[in-house]
Amino acid sequence: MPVDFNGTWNFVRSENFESYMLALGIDFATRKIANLLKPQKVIKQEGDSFSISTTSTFRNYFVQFKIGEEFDEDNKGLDNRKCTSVVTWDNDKIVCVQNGEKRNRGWTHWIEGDELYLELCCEDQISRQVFKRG
Ligand code: 1AG
Repeated sequence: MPVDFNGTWNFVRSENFESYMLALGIDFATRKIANLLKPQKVIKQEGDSFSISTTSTFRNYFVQFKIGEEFDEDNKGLDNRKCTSVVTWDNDKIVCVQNGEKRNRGWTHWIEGDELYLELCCEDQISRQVFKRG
């Protein structure tokens, strides 16, 4: 059975998010607010087609992609830098490479039990977020 990311996922905890935002050049005030958020993710998956909507009381972010197909990402409301992104399978993980101005930028999602993990990378920083099925 292939992994099924479909569902509503509620924020539980994060690690090193401040350093990840610093690596992206996010300003002080925005970081202070962003650090307090408990975002919710709604993931829709149909085969290799995904949409991921991340919502919070401050900003929302929506991305959709098909595994293996490059797409233009604008990171609107985040750092607003444009990337050429592509998501691939690594066993049961989905791995996004975000090619652009920032070195080593991307993220990985995977599921462990009823938890969704998100690892965010930028330059030398890795932040991890954990969500629980709603
Ligand atoms: C995301 O990407 C994007 C949403 O999950 C949050 C993750 C990282 C935030 C990125 C940069 C920080 C920039 C600005 C901080 C301001 C607001 C934070 C808003 C958080 C809620 C939207 C992975 C996703 C796949 O595409 O799950």
